[in-house]
Amino acid sequence: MRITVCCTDTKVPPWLEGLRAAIPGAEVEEWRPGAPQADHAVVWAPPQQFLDEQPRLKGIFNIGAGVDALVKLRLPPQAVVVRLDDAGMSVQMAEFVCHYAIRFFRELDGYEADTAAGKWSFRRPRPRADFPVGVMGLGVLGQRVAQALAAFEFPVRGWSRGAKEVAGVECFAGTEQFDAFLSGTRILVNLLPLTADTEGILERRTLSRLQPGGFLINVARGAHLVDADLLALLDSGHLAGAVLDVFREEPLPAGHPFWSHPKVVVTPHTSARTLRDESIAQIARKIRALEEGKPIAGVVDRHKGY
Ligand code: NDP
Ligand code: OXD
Repeated sequence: MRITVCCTDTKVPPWLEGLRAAIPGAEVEEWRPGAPQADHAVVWAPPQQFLDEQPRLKGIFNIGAGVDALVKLRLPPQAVVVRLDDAGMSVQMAEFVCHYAIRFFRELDGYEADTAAGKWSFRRPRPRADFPVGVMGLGVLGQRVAQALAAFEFPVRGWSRGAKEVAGVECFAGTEQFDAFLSGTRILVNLLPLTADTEGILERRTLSRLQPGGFLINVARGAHLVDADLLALLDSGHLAGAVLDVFREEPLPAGHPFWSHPKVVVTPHTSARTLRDESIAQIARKIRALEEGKPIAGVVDRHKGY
């Protein structure tokens, strides 16, 4: 079996070594233009040329959960496109989101500022019921995040495309329930995939529907957000703050207003990192299953785009 690896912005040699160790007997090489046809590909944001030169791939394995950079390309029609299915990402995402939600709710930034000023002072405890959290996207990551927040006894609501039942989470589905979901939400967490339907979904109308003093945690994709609309709502006071882990352009360009805005925390697309060993083990398992004609999780629906 031949496996080709084509991952931009990635240190490729450890992936080659890991895949060779996990699939003994497979020929695993980094793709170069003109390389021979492979059976399976392991990719991250590959160029179109790669796909054009590998028309008979059986499986294309994305080393991330989001496939937006992949599905916009012309893909070999017969190839099964597979994304990472958790592989250690959901617990990281839960840590990250809970950290910032709790930080906001407990006013920990304020306490840090007080400490820095040598000030010993208490803030009045705020009722948790006044901080309902809404999670957009109830997939692998969204459900884990929603349940982690529920464990801290926040009122948690979730929104997905199809109707869902998630223990401890009030579930909403579809465009017809979007406004009801938003209007009962104060802390909004975005964990949607980036598709034609969701691009720009975090815009003025959506963010205005959050409860006053709202807070945004965007950990999905930068193109979900209309930057200027967020800035306007922060400046008007309708929103109290935002944590942004993903951006339309990454790295976030120097001079972008998010860098210096007092109500914005910028993190460098790091809320849930691809863990190499877990990911290689998952991909190796799935390649074997695919070869044996067995079903696998994480197959991308090309029509839906995620
Ligand atoms: P999943 O595919 O498991 O879940 C996606 C969820 O979004 C599903 O619940 C789906 O609904 C819902 N959804 C999709 N389209 C719509 C829509 N139009 N309206 C309402 N709901 C919709 O993805 P993951 O949870 O694994 O990952 C989510 C995203 O997180 C990734 O696509 C990626 O962009 C981002 N990500 C970011 C990382 C970071 O470090 N910042 C790391 C990893 C991922 P339904 O269940 O009904 O289909
Ligand atoms: C992913 C990411 O999609 O890291 O996995 O953003």
